[in-house]
Amino acid sequence: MWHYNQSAPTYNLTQSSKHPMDSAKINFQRAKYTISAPSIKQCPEDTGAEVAFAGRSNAGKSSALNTLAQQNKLARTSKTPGRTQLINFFEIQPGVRIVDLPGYGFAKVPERMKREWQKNMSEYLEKRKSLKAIVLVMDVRHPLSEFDRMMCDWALDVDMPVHILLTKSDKLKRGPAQATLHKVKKEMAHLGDLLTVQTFSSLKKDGTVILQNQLSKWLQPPQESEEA
Ligand SMILES: Nc1nc2c(ncn2[C@@H]2O[C@H](COP(=O)(O)OP(=O)(O)OP(=O)(O)O)[C@@H](O)[C@H]2O)c(=O)[nH]1
Ligand SMILES: [Mg+2]
Repeated sequence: MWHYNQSAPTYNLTQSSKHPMDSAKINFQRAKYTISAPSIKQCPEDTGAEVAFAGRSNAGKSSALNTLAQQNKLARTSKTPGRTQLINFFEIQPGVRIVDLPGYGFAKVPERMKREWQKNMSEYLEKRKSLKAIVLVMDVRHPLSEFDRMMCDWALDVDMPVHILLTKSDKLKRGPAQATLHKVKKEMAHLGDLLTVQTFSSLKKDGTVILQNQLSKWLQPPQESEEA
């Protein structure tokens, strides 16, 4: 659902194709870092639309976000799991945001801190009205962890679309990567229309257009009319 007030933002959309059935595409290159919020209280105003990147620590969320935006240093990436510890917001255009969430399953922090993150993450996922969909990032070599499955169960429960990004596909040959894609689709088939799945590589930039198109569908405000 869209929550627009009087000062509804204007949208800069670039037409991806002349075909009338193709949706306009959002220009993710315009993404700018806005704020890192420790909890829901510090998040930007809850209006417009946003899509959040979730997934296990070190799966490649921040890298995928940088690839999406075609910017190397937008979101901070690291070899050390647990790099992203806050809810990081990136604005693409007024009222349209992408969000880099802290990874789950990071073991090397005190239990009290872990509980605090979990509380903040759950609060964000449950209360954020402008959250339209989740990009669930998984290392293609280690898909569907217990946490990944929990996220999918939650998404089904609350009717939230999920786009599974099987990243680091450059680490596998095409055959095994495709086999994982089919396996994940099959195992998560109960999500029905809420689910989309793709392979992706931040290193090779493979799958960038598919990701951009999927996010554009969710982040665009509804079009008033289709005429040119
Ligand atoms: N080969 C390869 N390496 C990748 C890819 N994506 C990410 N990496 C590497 O994986 C490591 C973790 O990437 P990040 O993007 O920081 O992972 P993250 O999910 O944001 O991690 P947290 O912030 O700790 O939750 C880094 O060393 C990246 O360079 C990819 O597509 N291919
Ligand atoms: Mg990160």
